[in-house]
Amino acid sequence: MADIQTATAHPAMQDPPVIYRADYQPPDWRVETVALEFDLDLSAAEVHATLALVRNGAHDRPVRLDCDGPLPQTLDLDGQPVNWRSEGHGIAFDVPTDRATVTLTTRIAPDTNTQLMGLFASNGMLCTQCEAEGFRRIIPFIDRPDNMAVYEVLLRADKRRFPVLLSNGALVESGDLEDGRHYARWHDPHPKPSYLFALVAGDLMATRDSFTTKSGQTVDLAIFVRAGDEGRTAHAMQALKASMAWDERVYGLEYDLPVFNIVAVSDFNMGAMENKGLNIFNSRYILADPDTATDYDYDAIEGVVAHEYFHNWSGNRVTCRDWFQLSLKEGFTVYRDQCFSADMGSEAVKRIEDVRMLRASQFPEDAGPLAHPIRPDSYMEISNFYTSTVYNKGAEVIRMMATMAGPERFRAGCDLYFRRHDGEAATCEDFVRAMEEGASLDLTQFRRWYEQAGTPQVQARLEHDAATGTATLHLRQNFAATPGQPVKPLMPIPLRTALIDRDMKAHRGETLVMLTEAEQSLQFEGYARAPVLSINRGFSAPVNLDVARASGDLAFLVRHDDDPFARYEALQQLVIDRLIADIAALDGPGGAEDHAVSLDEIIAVFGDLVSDQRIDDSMRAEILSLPTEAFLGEQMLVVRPEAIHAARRALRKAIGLRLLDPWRIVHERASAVPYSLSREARGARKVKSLALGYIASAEASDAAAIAFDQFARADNMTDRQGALAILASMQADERETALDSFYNRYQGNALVIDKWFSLQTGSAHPRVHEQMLELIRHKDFTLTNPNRVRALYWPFVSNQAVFHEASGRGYELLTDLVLKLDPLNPQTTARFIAPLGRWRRFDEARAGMMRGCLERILAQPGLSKDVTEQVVKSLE
Ligand code: 0A1
Ligand code: ZN
Repeated sequence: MADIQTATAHPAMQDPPVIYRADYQPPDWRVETVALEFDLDLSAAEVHATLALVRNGAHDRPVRLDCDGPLPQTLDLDGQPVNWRSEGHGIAFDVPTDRATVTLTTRIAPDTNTQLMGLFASNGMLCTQCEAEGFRRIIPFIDRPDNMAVYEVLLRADKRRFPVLLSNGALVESGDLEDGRHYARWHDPHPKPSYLFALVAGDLMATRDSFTTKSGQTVDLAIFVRAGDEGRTAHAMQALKASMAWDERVYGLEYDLPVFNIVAVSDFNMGAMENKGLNIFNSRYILADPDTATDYDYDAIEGVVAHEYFHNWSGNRVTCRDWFQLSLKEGFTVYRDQCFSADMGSEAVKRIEDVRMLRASQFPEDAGPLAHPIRPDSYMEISNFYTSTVYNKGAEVIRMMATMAGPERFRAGCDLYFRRHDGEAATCEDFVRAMEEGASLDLTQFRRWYEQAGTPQVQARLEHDAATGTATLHLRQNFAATPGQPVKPLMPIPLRTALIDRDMKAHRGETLVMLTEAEQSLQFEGYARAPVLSINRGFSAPVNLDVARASGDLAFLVRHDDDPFARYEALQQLVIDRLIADIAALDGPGGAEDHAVSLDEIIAVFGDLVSDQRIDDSMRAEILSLPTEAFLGEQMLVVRPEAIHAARRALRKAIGLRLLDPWRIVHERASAVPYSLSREARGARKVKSLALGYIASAEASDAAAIAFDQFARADNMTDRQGALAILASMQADERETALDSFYNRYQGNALVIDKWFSLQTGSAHPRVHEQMLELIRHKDFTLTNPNRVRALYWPFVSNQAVFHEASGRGYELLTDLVLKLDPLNPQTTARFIAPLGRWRRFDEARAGMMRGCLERILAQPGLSKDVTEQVVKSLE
């Protein structure tokens, strides 16, 4: 067993203790059935629980119940009061028999629950969030995912204020009580861990539909929202039905209850929650109509609805043995929702978006102080491990297995996994073993993807021997150390590869190259002329690739590669090389040699793509977007925010100016396409705002007028927000007029007002900091709503040039937020530590200020363990 008091541990890390994966033990006791009775009100809820306990194995250890909130007011064992004792973060008592019935009562104050974990109030309704350890805030319980029980839930509340009473499973009975109260009894026949328990009580409106499963079962579907929002649920409902059909078609998985309910709440820490039969959603992932939601929002809703639905199998039917296995359900489910969204729209665009996300959040995480394997070895607060690594890198790991196996064998591996572990709490190892057997793969070395943190570095070089017609691909892998993992064993890296003939502009077929050694060379015969290397096509492995390739070859790939991702990647690389060279040149002549492609060539490639008929508008917009400043920073040893900002801005201006006419043509062409949700119309909207952005970057004299015109005439949020985002960065009268009109139009619509905050703090306007200070004091800003906090602060901290302004005032602003928010909502606060934790990547002055802020946070008395863990790790 690992020692928690290691020499390096910060004193703050010793209590509460670090939990280690290696210490896993099955529970001493299990709960077979749970009967819960709730008397609900906003300020006080009374809970009465009956638990059927069973001793697990031969031992004489006491029953220990986790508890983080109300202690039991009464606790009886087989009808007799028990003398329980407090023990750590729980209570314990002795039970002489192997089976026993425990009854207990607790009392909760939901409207004071600002952490939004357990039972809480949101906008006059009541709801729960139990993943990962929220159930213990409702009653003391064996609150771990390998303790699976059958739940029966009786809810009682005032009928007028809480006409809707929901829990997991199916409604058994309901009726009226005295004094204007009513009740509803729910039963869920599927044994489940406590993190999947849920209840909702409120005055909600339902949108209803139904789905017939492939075996002919009718499922009643409902989406519950606050009155007034029911006109915005159609897209979510559509996504739900499409997900149900897709999981049957692609995985053979059918829904298993007669009802599937979704509830939207406005105060929620995360995106959504997959409670059995009763998904609870952050309202931003349910509510949409053309006037209030962008195409991006529509896609996000479709993806999250699918994600939660797919959890019914990958997460609920087969759940996790312990929280170290989180990626078992999350990585797999993200992979499943990515494939679903690809099938619903454009596979190429979806892949680019997912890789962009991965590089924007997971790669930096993996290169910093909070790096951890997709299956972590230890944690202090599990909420801190709902990370991009566990989710998105976890999905990449599943994707690599799918690539290596091919679709049929991958499906056979999944079938075996679900068949073998249905109804169980499983491990990542169980999944890998099922995949090995079902898909006939040897995953011995591949298991390292679960063990090692960090992004592998792969170097590739293609050598050509004209005399023999041989092309030799030289590959090499290495891996930087990450916290706690100084030495990295070799990884198996699947690289989809093609050699493209320069004359034919085509290849002879793709090869899956498995890089398993430190260095490897592969020969390809029959190439009289050197072909062009296209490698890691479709981003088949989540690695950083360094390919020795002439810039002319990159331009060739942009024009001729048949893999859309590879085309995108080649242009990104061209642009990155150009910008890095421009940044070096800002220091004056005599810097590094400039091998990057010329600006003229970049403009020529962009010029071709602006009107290339072979790509659709959605892909066009994707490919012609410049890498973000943050991503450029990631490519540099020491991030230089001002230089990156200046170089990128200059390149945008050049692309805007020199292609001004084509951009105007695109903007006009796209503006003529009427609103619809068709792929063409959506693509047109995407390319329209991209073109507008370049027109604005060109500083064309009519740019503000065109943007304002797009804003004012928009009949949908995509165009309106697209124009406003551009205006928000401009110093023009139209900016204030548009922002005010947007605010006035949508006052009272929280999700749109969130956009209004974000557009300002994420802008390139020179006074963002001052605007930020005003917005913090705005009457609509509140610390108690996580969406609002994120809407204001997240674009600000992601706005590299602003957040990292040399004075350090951006860091101070974030530190003030952390100190104020932590006492209210530690889980949401802890997510804001990572931006300060990147201090090693910056110059000494900035690094010193960032560290100083982390130390100021750590000095705060009573700091939550969520924030403590992230700060201590960031300082180590
Ligand atoms: N399992 C959910 C994510 C989630 C995790 C923790 C939460 O606590 C506030 C909420 C949701 C998912 O993957 O969608
Ligand atoms: Zn999930």
